[in-house]
Amino acid sequence: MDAASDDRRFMEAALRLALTHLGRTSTNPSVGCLIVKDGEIVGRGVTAEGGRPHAEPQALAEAGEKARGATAYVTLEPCSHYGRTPPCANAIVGAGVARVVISVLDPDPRVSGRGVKILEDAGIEVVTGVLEEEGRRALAAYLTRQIKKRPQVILKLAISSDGMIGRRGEGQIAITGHQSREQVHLLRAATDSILVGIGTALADDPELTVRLPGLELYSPVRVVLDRNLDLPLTSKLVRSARKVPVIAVAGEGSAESLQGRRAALEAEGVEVVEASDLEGLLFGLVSRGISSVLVEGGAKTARAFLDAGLVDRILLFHGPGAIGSDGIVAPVDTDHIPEGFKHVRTAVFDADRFDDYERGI
Ligand code: AOF
Ligand code: ZN
Repeated sequence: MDAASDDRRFMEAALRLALTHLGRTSTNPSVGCLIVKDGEIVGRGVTAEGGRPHAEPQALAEAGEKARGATAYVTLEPCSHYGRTPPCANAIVGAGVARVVISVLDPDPRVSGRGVKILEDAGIEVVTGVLEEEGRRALAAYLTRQIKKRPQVILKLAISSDGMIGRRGEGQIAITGHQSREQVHLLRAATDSILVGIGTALADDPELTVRLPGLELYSPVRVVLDRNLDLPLTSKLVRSARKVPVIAVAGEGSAESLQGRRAALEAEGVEVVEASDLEGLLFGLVSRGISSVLVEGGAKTARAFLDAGLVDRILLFHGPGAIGSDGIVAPVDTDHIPEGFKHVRTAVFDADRFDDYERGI
C-alpha cells in the first residue's frame, strides 16, 4: 500500500474515533487523533467530554516514547493557542513526532493556520486536506458555529410510502420501524439540542430524550417553539424538565401578556426565552453553547426552517406503510430536495430506507 492510501486509512480511523464523542464536547469540536509508528497505532485520543483535554495530548501520552519519529493523524488542525490547556501543536513538537496528517484546517481565529506553522517551523512534515469532505462532515456542527455563527440545523423526517409525515388529528403514529427509531435516538445522543413546534408537542406529547441503554445521560436540551407558551404543565416535556433541560421559546415582546404562564413553566424548571424569528432563536442557542439542533417536527416547523434557508442537513427515513386519508404531506422529499444539497448516503434499516443530504458549510 502507498503512503497516500495509508494516510486515508488512518484518517478514516481517526474520524471514526472523533464521532464517538460527537455531541458531548460543545462548544469544542470532537477531534480524533492517532499516533502511528511503523504502520501500528501506538496512541489514540479523542476530545474528552466537555471539550478538554484535547485529543492530541491524550494520544501522545498513550504513545509515550513511541511518538518519537511517528506520524500523527488529526481530524482538525492542532491548536496553537494557550487556552485552558497549552497548544497541542507544541505538544506534538515536544514529543518528537516526525509527520502530521490533518483533515481539516481550524477556522478558529486563534488557530487558523498557526497550528500548521508551529509544526512546520519545527521541521515536521505536514500534510493537510486528507479525507477533507468526511472531516468537514464530522466537524459540521463546530464549523457551522465558527463560520456561520449559528448551530448546525439537522432536519429529520419519517415519511410514509404515500409521502406523509403523520395524520391530522392523531398523535404519534409509527411510520418507521425499530431500527430507524434506534438510529434517531443515536442521532439525538450526538446532537446538542432537539427542537419541535408546539403543534407536535401538543399532538404527540413527546419526551424527546435518548432511550438507548447506556446513552440516557446524553439526552440533548429540548427546545419547543411555543409563541404563546401553550406547553401544558402536565406534558412529559415539562414533567421531565428538571432531569433534561427544556427551553420554551415565546414570541418576542410576549413577556407581559404571558407572565402567568411563564412563571408557571419556570416554577417547573422550564427555561423561557423570547425570540422574534428563527435566526434570533438560533443565535440565542449558539450563545448558550449549543452547536447543533435536530429539528424533529412537525411540518410547519420544518417548512419554516427550510423556507428561511436555515437547514444544513436533511435526514429522510422512508417507511413502507401508507397513511392515506387525512395525511400531512411531507414538507420535503427525495424528489424535491432544495437546491444546494448533495445526497451523501443511503442505508436500509429494517424495511425503511434512509437518505442523508447535506449542504456545504
Ligand atoms: C485541538 N484538539 O481535540 C480540540 C481542539 O477553549 P480551549 O482552549 O479548549 O480551545 C478551544 C479551541 O480548541 C476550539 O475552538 C478549537 O479551535 C480547538 N479544538 N483543538 O487541537 C482538540 N477539540
Ligand atoms: Zn488543542
